[in-house]
Amino acid sequence: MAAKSNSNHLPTPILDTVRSNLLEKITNEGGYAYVSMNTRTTEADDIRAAEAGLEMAWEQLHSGPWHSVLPIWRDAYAMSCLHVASFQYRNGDFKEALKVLDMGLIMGGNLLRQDLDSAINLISLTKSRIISNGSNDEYLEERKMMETGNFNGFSSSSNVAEMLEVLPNKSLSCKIVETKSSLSLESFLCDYFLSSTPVIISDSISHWPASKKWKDIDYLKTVAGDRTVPVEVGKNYLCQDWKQEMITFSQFLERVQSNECCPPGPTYLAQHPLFEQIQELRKDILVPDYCFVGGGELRSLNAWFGPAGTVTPLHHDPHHNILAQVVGRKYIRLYPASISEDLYPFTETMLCNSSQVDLDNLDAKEFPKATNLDFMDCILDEGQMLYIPPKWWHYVRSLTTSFSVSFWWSEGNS
Ligand SMILES: O=C(O)CCC(=O)C(=O)O
Repeated sequence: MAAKSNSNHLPTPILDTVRSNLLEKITNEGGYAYVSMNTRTTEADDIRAAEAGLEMAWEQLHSGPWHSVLPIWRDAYAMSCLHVASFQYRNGDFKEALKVLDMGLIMGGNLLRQDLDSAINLISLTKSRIISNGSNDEYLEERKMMETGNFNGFSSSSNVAEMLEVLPNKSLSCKIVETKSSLSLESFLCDYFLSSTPVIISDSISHWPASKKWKDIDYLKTVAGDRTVPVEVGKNYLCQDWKQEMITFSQFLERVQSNECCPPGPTYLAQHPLFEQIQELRKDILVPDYCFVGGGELRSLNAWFGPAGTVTPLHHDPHHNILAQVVGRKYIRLYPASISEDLYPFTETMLCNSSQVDLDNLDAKEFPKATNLDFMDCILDEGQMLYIPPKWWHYVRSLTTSFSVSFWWSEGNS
């Protein structure tokens, strides 16, 4: 049974200010039907009109390739998410409201982000008050399940020899990435950053709340269980049957726990700006000081969370990267930027930072130059961070349930 919320509407201060301007712009783009539904939503307090508006905006987001979607339709979509969520909130349907607000955060424009965030905070707060007052059967039931069920957290124990069997050929036989404990910023700058050399920095995240909290499934379910997240399903993003899905964090955690690795492959919450979306989780991590070396700007923080067996195929990124291993462990192989041609990058623009070489199944006939290349590799253990210089090729395989955070930053101009 759902609980009715006390107040009627979700407050939307930004939307209230920009609404008429937004509708004018949408009209100028020919979105008459959308504007009419939107007006009916607010004037007649009509949930069907709100849902129809949401559907129309959704269609616009899917009318062509993502980069050609007009930004105004992303704002329209976020506006409709706020409208629909407001009705659901009034009806006490908090889960559905959170779902649609998350969709607004993930697919909508930036203009109404603050309203979406505040609405999520308000609903989460209302929900937790109801739970602690014991007046919402549905949430109580779920809570009980978490307390009594099979949610004992992640196991980090593992047999390294067994793990090696699943790694690409020649793993750990070439050059192992150096590990430094308590590396000073100056040494990081002089010995690794300036010379574009990967390094593992140990003992540097034990003070993060995440290093304890994220091992606790109850905690993750409580702070994020009802939130919707995009996940990848399949062997890896280069495979044909790979797909993306939107599921709740609770559903995702269940898949991680059951470790469904059978076809089409594991479910991976990969390269998602989870900490922009779920502020409670953002509080559990700190940006490492190393990311300010070089005087540039932090570009993005991404979550990489999944069961054992996720693979991010060989690719490179344009930024400096610190990959922090908060839970579990991963195997990582690195090739310098200078040997790019020997790794047969895809020629299509979308994939030109990915290699055609499948390290899990290297075809020596097709890719002869890739067979005897020197590389660096390592097993990145819980509590360690790996510095990956810009343009270095990297292949990553999780060896256990694993939750990592990547921090990408650019270099300053001077
Ligand atoms: O952890 C992974 O699976 C991939 C990480 C990665 O590619 C990155 O941080 O750039």
